[in-house]
Amino acid sequence: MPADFLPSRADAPRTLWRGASLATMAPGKPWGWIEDGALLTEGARIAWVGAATELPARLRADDEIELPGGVLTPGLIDAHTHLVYGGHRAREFELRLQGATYEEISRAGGGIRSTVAATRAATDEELLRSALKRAQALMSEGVTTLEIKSGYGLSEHHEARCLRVARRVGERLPLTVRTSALAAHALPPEFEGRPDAYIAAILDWLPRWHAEGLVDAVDGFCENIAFSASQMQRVFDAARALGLPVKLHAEQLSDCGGSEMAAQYRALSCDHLEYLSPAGVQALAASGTVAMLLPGAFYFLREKQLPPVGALREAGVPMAIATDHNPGSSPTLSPLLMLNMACTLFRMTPEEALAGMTRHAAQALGLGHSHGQLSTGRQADFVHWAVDHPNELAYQFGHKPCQLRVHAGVPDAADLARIAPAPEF
Ligand code: DI6
Ligand code: FE
Repeated sequence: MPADFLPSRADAPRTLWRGASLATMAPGKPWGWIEDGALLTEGARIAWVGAATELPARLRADDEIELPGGVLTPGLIDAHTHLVYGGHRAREFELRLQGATYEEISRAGGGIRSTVAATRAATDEELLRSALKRAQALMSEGVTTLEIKSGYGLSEHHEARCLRVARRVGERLPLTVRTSALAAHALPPEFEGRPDAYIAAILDWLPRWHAEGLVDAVDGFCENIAFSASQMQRVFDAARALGLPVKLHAEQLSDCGGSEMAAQYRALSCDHLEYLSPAGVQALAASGTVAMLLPGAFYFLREKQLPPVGALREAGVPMAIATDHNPGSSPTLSPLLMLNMACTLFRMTPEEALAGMTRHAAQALGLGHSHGQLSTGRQADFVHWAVDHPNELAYQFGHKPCQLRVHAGVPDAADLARIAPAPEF
């Protein structure tokens, strides 16, 4: 049992949820399964979870909600997104279909850089409006925690603007938002031919973003078309000096040794990993780093090289799954489709896929102690699904099984009215 994340508060309202089975995703038995379960929330925290037949007789609740069967799981955690940006890249999609590669488009100044131009040209309000819309689409499929990266501003001013928009998304919506500063995503035009000078600029900006409370983690794109492992190391040293955790886009298009370097910094996660070497697998296992697999980008870029799922599994590396929502390589807003693709494309099991968007995704955000499982003391983030078994979540695609989303103990009002209408008098 983890230590309680949220302490018990005698005055917090207590709601008892019953009538559904629970996939708690707590380690131990498959799915952390509890047939015909009950869950008590006390304010924002979970106060009790178990089988309905084992509910303590003295248990007091202010409110009781009877669910019409179905399954409760932890709220989905989309732990890798680039949600804040201007414009789109549908034209680039057409060019790729005609034969141009992602790398060729990037080297010709398109790709990420074209989104940087559109993002810089957009107002704060435009960026916020589009990011809110995208976040709401993710929420409609059960997302309760969302990581949002910067990375399309690439200057002190524009990166900070994107991080502020990300914070605002978390203030406006019933959603937990974690930010990652991804200034080391691509070389901005002002620094053409001077990547080391750009890295030096990031080292200068980072403490000010941190002082403004804009940064929960520091990320980078370690790749031939982006930054080298030694350049990323300078950024990670700066993050470490500020006490910030790191993560890395690594081995997506080639093996640049990024994962082995990031493991030395005890990175929260390494992400993509199609070209991860056996030594890289061992490095992640030794450092407790989460392998964040992104089937949307693999699919959309029509990659052939699969991430080494079998080796990661064997080495006991926790595997997470995310949408990687971004306009260039993964323009999806469907976390459920990613569960399906994790199974069909990467041969993960449906249970591994769901753990990848709950328990292991929480770990990838440094929230492993407080989120991602239904257990006492954790934040009361959960979803009610119209399914008989959680394996249906990865099996179906294009369905809308999310019936009700609860964030920090508070159900989405419209969902609740539909699923458990108040009795008429
Ligand atoms: N890898 C990716 O797949 C995204 N960023 C990254 O480092 C793509 C971002 C884009 O193409 O706009
Ligand atoms: Fe990404």
